[in-house]
Amino acid sequence: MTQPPPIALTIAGSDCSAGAGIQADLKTFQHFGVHGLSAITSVIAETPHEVRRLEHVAMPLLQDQIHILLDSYPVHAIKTGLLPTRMCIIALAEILKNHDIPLVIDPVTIASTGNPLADADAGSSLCSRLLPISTLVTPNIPEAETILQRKITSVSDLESAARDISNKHQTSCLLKGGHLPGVTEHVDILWHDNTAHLFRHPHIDIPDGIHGTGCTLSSAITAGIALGQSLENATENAINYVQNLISHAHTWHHHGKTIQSLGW
Ligand code: PXL
Repeated sequence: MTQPPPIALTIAGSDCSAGAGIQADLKTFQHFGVHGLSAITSVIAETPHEVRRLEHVAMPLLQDQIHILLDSYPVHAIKTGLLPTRMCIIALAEILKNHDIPLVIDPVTIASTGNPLADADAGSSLCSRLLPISTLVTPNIPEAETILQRKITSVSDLESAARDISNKHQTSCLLKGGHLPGVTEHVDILWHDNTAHLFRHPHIDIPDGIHGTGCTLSSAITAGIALGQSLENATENAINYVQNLISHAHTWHHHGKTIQSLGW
C-alpha cells in the first residue's frame, strides 16, 4: 500500500482571480505533493489590479470549517493568510492552542493593490494571540515595520528586526527583504533558534500585475514543514519555487488590457 501524502491546512481569504489567497495556497500544496485543506475567512471579488468587494465569512461558519477538518484529518501543518478581524483571530487562537500542529503565519492585511483587507485593529491581536503559538511568521518589510513600530532601511536593520520579532513574540521569523530600495540582490532573513540564516537571490522585477508571492511563499514553507523538512530547508525550497514562478509569469490580453499571473 502506498503512503498517503501529508496534509496541510490553509486558513485564508478566497481570491477569485486565484493568484493569491486560498487558491494560491492550494496550488502550492499540490505542487509539493501535499494534500491541501482550506478554511475560508473572507470572499473577495478581485483581480491583481482591483479589489471590488469583500465579505467576511460568519464566525460560526469559519469555526466549523476548522473544527470539522481538525476532527477528521491528521493535519501536519497549518498556515494562515488573511485573518480579517480581531474576533476571527481570537477564535482561531482558542481553537489552535488545543492542537500541537506547526503554524505558519503570513501577517497579510492589505492586497497588493494597497486596498486594506483586514480591520485596522486586527494586527495587534495577531501579535498578542497568534504569534506566540506559531512556528514561523513571514512578514515583508512594511508588515515588520507595523509589528515593531519602527523603520527598516538597511540589511542590518533587517537582521535586527527579524531577531526582535522572533524574541518579542516567541516564534521564528522570516523577514522578506524584497522591499529594500535600490538593491540588485535581495536578502531574506530567517531568524530561528537564535541564529540568522540569510537567503540571497538576484533581484527580479515583479510585474505590477502579479500578486500572491507572499501567500505562495508561506504556503510552500508550510508544505515543506508538512513533508518533515527543517525550517531552513523548507524556506530555501520555498524561495526557489517563488523565484521560478515569478520568472515564468503568464500574460494574457483581454478587452484591450493585459492581465498576468505567476507562472503556475
Ligand atoms: O497578496 C495578499 C493577499 C492575501 N490574501 C488574499 C488576497 C491577497 C491579495 O490580493 O486577495 C485573499
